[in-house]
Amino acid sequence: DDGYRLWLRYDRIENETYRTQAAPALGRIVLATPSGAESPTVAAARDELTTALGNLLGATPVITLEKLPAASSAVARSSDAFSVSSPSSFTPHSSPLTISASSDLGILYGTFALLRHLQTGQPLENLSLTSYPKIQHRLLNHWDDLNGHVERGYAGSSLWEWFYLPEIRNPRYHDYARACASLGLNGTVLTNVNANAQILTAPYLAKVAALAGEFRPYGIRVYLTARFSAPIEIGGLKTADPLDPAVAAWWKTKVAEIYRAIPDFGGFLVKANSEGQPGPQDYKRTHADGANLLADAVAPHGGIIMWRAFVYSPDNNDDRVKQAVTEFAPLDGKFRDNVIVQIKNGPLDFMPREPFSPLFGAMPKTRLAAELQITQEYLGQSTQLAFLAPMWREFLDADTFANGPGTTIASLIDGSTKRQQPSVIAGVANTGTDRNWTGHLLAQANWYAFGRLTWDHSLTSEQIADEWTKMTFGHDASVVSTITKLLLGSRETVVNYSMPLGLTHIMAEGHHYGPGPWVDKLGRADWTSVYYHRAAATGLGFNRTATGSNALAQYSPAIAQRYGSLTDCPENLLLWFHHVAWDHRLRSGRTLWDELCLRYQQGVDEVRAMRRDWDSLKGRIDDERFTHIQQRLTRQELDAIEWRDACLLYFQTFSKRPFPAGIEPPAHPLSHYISQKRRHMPGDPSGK
Ligand code: BDP
Repeated sequence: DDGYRLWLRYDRIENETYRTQAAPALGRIVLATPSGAESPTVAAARDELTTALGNLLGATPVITLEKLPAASSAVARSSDAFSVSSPSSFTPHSSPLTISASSDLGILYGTFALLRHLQTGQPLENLSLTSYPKIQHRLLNHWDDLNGHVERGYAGSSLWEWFYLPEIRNPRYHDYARACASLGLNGTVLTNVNANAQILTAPYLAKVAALAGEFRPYGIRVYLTARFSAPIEIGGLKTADPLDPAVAAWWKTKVAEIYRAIPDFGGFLVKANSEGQPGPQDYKRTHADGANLLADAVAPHGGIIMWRAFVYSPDNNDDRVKQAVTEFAPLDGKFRDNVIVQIKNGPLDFMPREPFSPLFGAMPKTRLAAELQITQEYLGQSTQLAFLAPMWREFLDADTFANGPGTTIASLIDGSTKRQQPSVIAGVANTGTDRNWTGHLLAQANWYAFGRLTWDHSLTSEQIADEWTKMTFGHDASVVSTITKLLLGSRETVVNYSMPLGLTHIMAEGHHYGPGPWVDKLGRADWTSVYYHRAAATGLGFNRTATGSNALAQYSPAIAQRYGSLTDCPENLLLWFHHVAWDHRLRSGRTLWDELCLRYQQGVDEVRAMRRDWDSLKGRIDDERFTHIQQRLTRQELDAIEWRDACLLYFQTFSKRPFPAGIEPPAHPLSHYISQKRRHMPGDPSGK
């Protein structure tokens, strides 16, 4: 099995009792839609049911369409809501199973929910599933260049074949849309945030329209990244100044052209004045001026602007993690209603562990979106296993105290705290042209987890891991328990062997794979590792309390107080907020140095346990997938050992202390690890 089918495998259900019970329950299905008429979306639902049930049960259902009774309110909550109901027993005369929804798209979502129910082996009698998405716009962000390269992509090239489009449409587009819709995702930004204005020219728009046409039946709307200087680059203007009327007119005309080609175009995602991208500050204007310019252009068509807050200015020498708040908080209340400020989960950059970005609590009058990274740029890319649901849960559940206790990140982005629409959540995609879509087969679980959380951010990591495993690997109890255990512990394992105790940004330069705590001289101080770990004879870590950069002051007082105290700060963020003496005793009673050493060792030990657990599955899953994952775990152990040895030898030059008992001695001197630059990565060798 090459993994192409993702979690939509639909292999025949092995449990015969369940299969025999399921067949009559699913023999007759009614789709109750607002119009009762067939549409491309209803046809997609019907096709999915026919194929899936044919394969899962070996039986073809009789599917009929009905008009939803006007009084039906169960599904009125959101246009995407659905309900699935079935009788308590299945006789030839009992009522059929019904999927109802107030939109055709709701029928499709209900279809996938029903199939998931079946694929995870749940009872079919008395079914009463009702569901609606908590967040309105649920997007993948593809960092795909027009030449096919994917920035921070580790699963092959871009899925979008620009050269062949619009005439030649790869069947993968259809499967991509199905997979996204099965999770409830409803939008895709096709292009890299480091944008190319060419995408906005007529030939490319025709290609984008072809993709939009492929995705439309599955409810996936298309969005693009807008390069701020496009009016100059493709419009022939002398300026892109957002307050210049000619610039505003250019964008209005361009946007009208886009909507003629793609009537349901979603809007733009913009990276401006960040890492060399052009933006409004080039004209001494603000981010709000820039965002509002584009917002006014798309507003008549119902479009939205996602304006990224990933900024750190070349002229600002302040602690990098403070800069987004410094730049954006003063602009609170100045953005149009269809602008959403899109914020990465942490204040730095998708590290294995960060505290939540304080910007989420600092803009009460602005719509805020969360940007997560599904592609594992800093967590072993597509070589290492890191299931990210626990990381995203940690973030969504974080209490900002912005409106008093209980103001979680989830409540701020789903609009329930601020009652503001549109609400948006975005994930940087981990897909590519690799046959299994995500490079590492188990990384499919991250695409799955992200999608499921965008629909329902109250799902637990355990639920998600359990569903995904059953849908992807079947129901053998030892397979399910082993794989879910592997998934659930994996992110913490990566943290342990790479950046434990709140360490951050100490990876190799450029490609970001493997250790590089010694990285010091780069174009900017805040691209180096030494900037972040501050290792010295005095200790380790970045002092962000009042006696240091005072980044803590950007959080609510409740958090600033707790995290500012050396004894109360959560230990998993200790070195993020504090510079800690090597002999300082942690909760374990051990010194910082000993604890640090043992965490690195623990990470290695955990990978070894993962390998043993995986090996126990030999013969219980197909050889192709077994070997694919076995090889990657073998490599992960070597990588974990390299992280441990390189970091401990390097930090030892400052701590000047011996390794405590239980630490395996490194095989090489520090100089060996420093010379292992590994510049030839399959992914992106040219980043920062
Ligand atoms: C960093 C990536 C870089 C992206 C940047 C961004 O290393 O490739 O362009 O984020 O989010 O994580 O804009």
